[in-house]
Amino acid sequence: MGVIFKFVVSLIAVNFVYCAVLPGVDKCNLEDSACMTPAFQKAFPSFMSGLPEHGVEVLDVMNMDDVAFDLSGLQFSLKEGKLKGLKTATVDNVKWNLQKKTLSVSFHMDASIKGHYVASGRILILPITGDGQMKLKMKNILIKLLMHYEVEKDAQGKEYVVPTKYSFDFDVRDNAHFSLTNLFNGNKELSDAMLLFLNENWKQISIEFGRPLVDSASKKIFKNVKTFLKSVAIKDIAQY
Ligand code: UQ8
Repeated sequence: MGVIFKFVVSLIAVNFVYCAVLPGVDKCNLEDSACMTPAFQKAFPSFMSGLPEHGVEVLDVMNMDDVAFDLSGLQFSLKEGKLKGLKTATVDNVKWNLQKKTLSVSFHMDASIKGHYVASGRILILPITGDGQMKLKMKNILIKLLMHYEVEKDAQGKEYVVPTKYSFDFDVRDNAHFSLTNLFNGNKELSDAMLLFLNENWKQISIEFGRPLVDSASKKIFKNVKTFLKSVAIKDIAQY
């Protein structure tokens, strides 16, 4: 009898502190960073793999929206982009501020982007033309995200987080490596020289031209975070 009673009590306790929405993920006090950081870490892979029951698309591998920009003399576009790596991210810190209604999350990961690129103009100092496949491999990208939100109640009085806007910083820390087909209409000497140049100057290139790619990916994630938080009340994912 005693054993069964203990079992039932522990079942109730487990149900209380674990999150049914994201199995195995602790329900933390929102401002408890020491609890939230590992909770986000646990949730990240399943979130990024997609949660169809909450309207969250598959984000790793992500089918990116088309990217096109004209920056510092470079005209560049990427179609059928695929971003890989988000589900392997390491969550470094999660900080919820109830007063300011902000959530900051920093995380890092290796990632890759593949797709069809078209480039013309000038990159840093060199003229470029190309139209082919791009493979970009990045090591240790650090992302610092700041999200603002409001809290809204539904007709039953249940409270939801409604993200309103976000901003981010990113830093490709350890390396970026380009492979590009069909540079300079396939001229091997010019292509090899350009690839060498890109791969030697990866840091400056990531600073100068990286943001539109990160913007595109972050928009898709943000859209899905909003959908997710519309589908689950705060008290279903945290102690609130
Ligand atoms: C010629 C030639 C080729 C020229 C090249 C030119 C060129 C293009 C150069 C670029 C070179 C280069 C090196 C570029 C770098 C590009 C990079 C760095 C790409 C990386 C892309 C990337 C990873 C983007 C992500 C960006 C980002 C800011 C993401 C954050 C988005 C948001 C809004 C996150 C919200 C946090 C989140 C996931 C919440 C969901 C959530 C979870 C998971 C949860 O567990 C939980 O409960 C515990 C919640 O509830 C409260 C949640 O909300």
